[in-house]
Amino acid sequence: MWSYATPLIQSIWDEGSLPGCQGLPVVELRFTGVDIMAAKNSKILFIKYHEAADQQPLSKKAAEKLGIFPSLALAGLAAWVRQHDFPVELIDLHVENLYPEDVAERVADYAPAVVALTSKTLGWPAVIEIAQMVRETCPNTLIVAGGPHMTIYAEESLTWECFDIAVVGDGEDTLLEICEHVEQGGGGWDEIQGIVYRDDSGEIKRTEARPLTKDIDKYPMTAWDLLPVQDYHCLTLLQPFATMVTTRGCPWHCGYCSQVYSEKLRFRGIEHVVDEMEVLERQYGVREIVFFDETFTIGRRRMRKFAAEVQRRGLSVKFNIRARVDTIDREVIRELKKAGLRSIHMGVEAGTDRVLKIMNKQISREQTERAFRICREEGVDTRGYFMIGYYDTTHEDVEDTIKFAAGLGLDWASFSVATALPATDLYRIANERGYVDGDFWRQYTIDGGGDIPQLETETFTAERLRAYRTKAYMKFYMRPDLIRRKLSKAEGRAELLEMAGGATVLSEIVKSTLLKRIPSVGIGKWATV
Ligand code: B12
Ligand code: SF4
Repeated sequence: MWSYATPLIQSIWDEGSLPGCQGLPVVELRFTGVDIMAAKNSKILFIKYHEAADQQPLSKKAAEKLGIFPSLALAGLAAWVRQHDFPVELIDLHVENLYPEDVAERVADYAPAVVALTSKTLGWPAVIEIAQMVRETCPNTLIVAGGPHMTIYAEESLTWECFDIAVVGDGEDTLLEICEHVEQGGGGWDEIQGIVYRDDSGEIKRTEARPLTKDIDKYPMTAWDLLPVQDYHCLTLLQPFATMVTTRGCPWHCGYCSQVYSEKLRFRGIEHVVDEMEVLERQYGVREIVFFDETFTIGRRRMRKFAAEVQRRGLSVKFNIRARVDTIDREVIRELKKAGLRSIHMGVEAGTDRVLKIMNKQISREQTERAFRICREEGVDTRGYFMIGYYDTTHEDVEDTIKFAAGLGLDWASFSVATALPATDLYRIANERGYVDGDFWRQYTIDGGGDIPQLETETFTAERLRAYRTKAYMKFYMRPDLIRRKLSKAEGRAELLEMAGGATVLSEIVKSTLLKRIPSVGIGKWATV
């Protein structure tokens, strides 16, 4: 917990040393975009489902304005098994705006030996629909799924007969072993670590856990050639854009965070990271990279090395990062800005230290003000994420948060109503106090969907929280100083379109409050919550 995390982070920060990174070989660019001759017979098909970029109860159209992103999980796994000579293909249903029935023929024609799916809790019903389509179309194909939801509820997921194997945690080595077994004729699943499978008698079995791979640099870069890079879009990004992660794991334990992986941090080498940026810029014309790391800014020395390497190679691609306010350092931000940092996203969550403590966020209001001030002064756009409706908070706390958000000088803000996701302290407490019915998410997994539990506490009704969220958005975005600033920054058509798009999303949020739209996911509803 914090007693573990604080000294670890403090030492990384002070010393600039990176426990996960030391001694790792710097690997050369392994994937060149050149088609690799596949020597094996088993074809592996990766299918990505539709997903909302945010958890607002928005219409599908408005949610898509917020962004459609590639799946790093699937395209990374595809690169890895392809490197081991398996023929691979990837279909992104979301960006192609297709549904399972639209691709059944394509899947049947390809006749994959393995179909690989990824799962997040809120997208679970869509994963079932894809798996069912594959089962009907290609009854002999092995259907394997991984990702956070499978990792949390592997056994429950396998109650759906359309899945054969659930992969728990990191997927590369496990998937490769599964593919090798398939290539050898299948079976022998009990020899593979980190899976839950159904044996011949129909019994669901779990194998021993797979130890974490320390050297994540051994995995190749995302198979960008399998993705329609030009088609992904997001309201606030320069097009075309790409996404990357440079770390795995997080040592903090925020109470609301569905952090299912290790608390041990693992880092990709800087050379490896910048190699990928270079390929993205030079081969794909990418203009902005979204670094989806939970905390990109860990380790001053690492950050300085990153910024220097990007500049040394003369890259002009811009990038944006996510960070914690307690890792913001003026010198590092200045260097990152020189290297192309366009915007920084940080979780603020609440306007008072009391609420931050309840959330176990381990930051203070003062650190937040300081971090955003530094970014603003260094010319980096800022975005803050706020949460309302946490347990043991009051109406005054919500008002304070709304006021705090409007006063921080941010360029963008995002307000969510607290949702008790699985594998969180918030969910455990919501259960104990009866805010959520039983183990809702377990049942949701078995049922294939349900109305997402609204955290109704003694203080707030769900309706009141939605009204607060609308108020927060209105108060934040309707400020004359912000509108003036945005207009003065809007240098061209793209920025004006971005503002128009933002206004549409805002009006959707207002509309959803008036219509009392309840977020719900289920089969046939497709993950737009
Ligand atoms: C990028 C991202 C997004 C992007 C998704 C882009 C995309 N198309 O992939 C966007 C912005 C759309 C998004 C949205 C949401 N997200 Co999100 N997101 C992330 C983030 C930051 C990175 C994901 C990533 O690409 N990681 C890198 C890849 C390589 O790792 P990975 O996905 O875990 O995959 C590895 C293993 O899981 C496994 N694996 C995964 N899939 C498969 C499949 C097979 C076959 C195998 C064998 C293995 C395997 O192998 C991979 C390599 O080792 C994670 C946090 C994190 N660090 O993972 C949160 C995270 C996944 N998101 C989360 C949440 C809560 C959400 C939202 C609900 C947020 C919101 N408030 O609206 C929505 C839900 C959207 C939906 N309807 O599904 C949670 C999920 C928790 C859960 N129980 O599902 C996470 C874990 C954050 C957190 N700690 O709470 N998100
Ligand atoms: S919110 Fe961010 S810092 Fe907190 S536990 Fe989750 S990933 Fe880590």
